[in-house]
Amino acid sequence: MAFTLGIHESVDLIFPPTVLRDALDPDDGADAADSDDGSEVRVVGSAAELEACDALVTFAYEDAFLSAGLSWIHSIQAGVDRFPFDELESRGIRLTNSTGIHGDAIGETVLGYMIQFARRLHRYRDRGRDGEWKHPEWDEPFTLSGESLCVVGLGTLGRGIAARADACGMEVVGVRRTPTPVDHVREVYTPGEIEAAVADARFVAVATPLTEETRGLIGADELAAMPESAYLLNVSRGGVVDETALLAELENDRLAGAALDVFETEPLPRDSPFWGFEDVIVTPHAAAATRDYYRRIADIVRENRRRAVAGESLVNQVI
Ligand code: NDP
Ligand code: 7N6
Repeated sequence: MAFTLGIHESVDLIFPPTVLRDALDPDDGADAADSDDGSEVRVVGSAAELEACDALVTFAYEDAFLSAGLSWIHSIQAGVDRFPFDELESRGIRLTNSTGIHGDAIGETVLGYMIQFARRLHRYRDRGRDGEWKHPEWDEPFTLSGESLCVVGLGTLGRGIAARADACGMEVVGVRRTPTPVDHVREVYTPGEIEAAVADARFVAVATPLTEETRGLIGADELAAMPESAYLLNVSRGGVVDETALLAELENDRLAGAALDVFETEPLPRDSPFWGFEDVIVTPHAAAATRDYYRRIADIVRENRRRAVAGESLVNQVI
């Protein structure tokens, strides 16, 4: 069966669309046997180009996707909070996401945040810009070994973080909906127990999806339950952490600092107060970025294209 897969131009924010197109080209490699049936992969943008596709791989969501006659949309992100689930469902459009591919990259980024704060590397980098040679206070630097981490959300991201923290000798606890054991995590709490879970934490890493249940999950009460020596690390979505409450904690020195990859408004506005703290690290929603990103997307999409053509159920299906 001829199958036209569109790659939406919006993926360009993460990798060039043509790189993914070439990786998925049915005339190449594993799919070569299907290449004489007219199947194709195209980079698309306009409404007319969308309408010529059976399925679409995309970063952005646009309302035009709903009326284009697509049977399946793949999000190159794990987070699909921007997609209108009800409208997709009512039109019979299946939605798949990219969970399962980010554990290594996010695990390394979060480990990097923790090492920067513990070893004060961010401070030396900042001061070095002015040629300032200055030792830290004697009691500022610490090592990760023996420190505690609470990981809120123990899926692909959370497990990638927990494994690396455990390897550094940290005490790891975590929070998920299902309180069954997770490798590298000493104790698993439920969402109703977050305040107890963070009470002894030096670091709290937030790694849940943004849903109706998780919006504001880390609010004033949860932040107040953290020790004053704690750092908040958010790699989930801006809406999971109450930004107003977090700012108040930072301004009042009720937290040691934060590393933030995601925000309610992205790009983070130039006048955001989050830019101004010495112990806040801002990364531009790039904690998962790697030059191999497109390969992992291609693996999921290739398998689902095969399934779609064969009339089978899709992997990573959300709707
Ligand atoms: P997974 O589905 O693998 O894991 C989600 C985890 O969150 C699960 O452990 C789940 O619990 C837990 N969870 C869900 N709801 C709650 C809740 N109410 N309270 C506590 N825990 C909850 O997703 P991923 O790890 O792949 O991705 C998670 C999110 O991270 C994405 O949806 C996306 O928004 C964001 N993300 C950000 C990236 C970045 O670049 N910064 C990169 C990739 C993802 P249970 O195990 O019980 O189901
Ligand atoms: C790509 C970010 C996700 O939800 O936001 C992330 O998967 C992807 C660098």
